[in-house]
Amino acid sequence: TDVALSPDTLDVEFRERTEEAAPDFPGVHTLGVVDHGPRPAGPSLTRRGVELTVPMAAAEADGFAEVWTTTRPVRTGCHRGIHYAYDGEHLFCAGRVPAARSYARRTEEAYTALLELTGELGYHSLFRMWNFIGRINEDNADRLEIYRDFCLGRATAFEKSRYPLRRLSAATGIGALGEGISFCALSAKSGICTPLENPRQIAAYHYPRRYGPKSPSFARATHVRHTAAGTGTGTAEDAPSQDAPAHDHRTHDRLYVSGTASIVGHASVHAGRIEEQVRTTLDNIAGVIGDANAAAHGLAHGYRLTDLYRAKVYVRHAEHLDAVRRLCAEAFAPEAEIAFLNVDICRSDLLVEIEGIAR
Ligand code: 3HB
Repeated sequence: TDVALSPDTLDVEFRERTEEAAPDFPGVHTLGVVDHGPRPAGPSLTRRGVELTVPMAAAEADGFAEVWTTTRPVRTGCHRGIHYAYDGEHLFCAGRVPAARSYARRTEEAYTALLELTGELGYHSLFRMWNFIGRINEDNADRLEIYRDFCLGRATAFEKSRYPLRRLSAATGIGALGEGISFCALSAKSGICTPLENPRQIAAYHYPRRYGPKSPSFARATHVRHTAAGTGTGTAEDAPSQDAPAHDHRTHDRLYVSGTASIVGHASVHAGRIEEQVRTTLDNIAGVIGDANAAAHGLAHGYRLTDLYRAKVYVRHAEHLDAVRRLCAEAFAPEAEIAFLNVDICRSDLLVEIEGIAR
């Protein structure tokens, strides 16, 4: 039937880096491309919406492109260095903080610009953020670890924007090759977003002071009931669609799971033991997406590890890649698309981190 063939409003897939993001369906448009390559580039505006190359692949051949598509036509723009693309319901935006002696101030400026943008365009519900941080476990010029330096700037931006901690979205903060910080984010206009915490872990935004001057600003997951089109007060400018039906009430649900690691309470566990870290990470994901936690957050149902249809797995040491691949293959559905990247993790004692999307 038409319904079975009709693609979801917002979708994501992994492609070869060299592949054009040619639409598979007529009426599928590209909102953004996160190109995982050897060197940083962008963000810039192209026919494919916003393109950001994050330095995450040791060689040209190792990378892949994460392509965000929408069934609605896309418009693009730039606000104080934040490049963005929007479809009347979803906003994808990206920015970069170049190499610096310290990052807090520039990170604060960049996140302030991002929050201004979501407010001005009316895409108020941030639901997913990614931060790709060069030299993440090394010190800045003031001997503050660069991850902590980044967290300080980000938290200050949310604080000054009076953003409630309980509305923070799922995120990833992960190591990247080279220097500087690249970031991107997705927000929704009328989709219903529910941030989730994990009963096995203390909220990251309440981590104690010992992990840095400001706690990391993110939730463990965001559940989104995506709507096909903005409802209510849309104008021609913010609903740029000619070929989407005027009253498209389709919805689809997604659960966006943050970068998750071997942390129980607030402490890293199983230092130096890769298999145990992978198992604890998978247990953490199962706990945050499962029925009991979903019900505790007012959702109709939960998910299992086999409901994750896209995942990215970050592995600190290349020699652990085989073991991690094997454990992930056992845990996830055979048809899940899983990308593996050899990069550093936000705490020096963590060996692996996993993020994903469940449906
Ligand atoms: C973050 O600081 O945004 C973050 C870091 C992680 C995992 C998830 C989010 O290691």
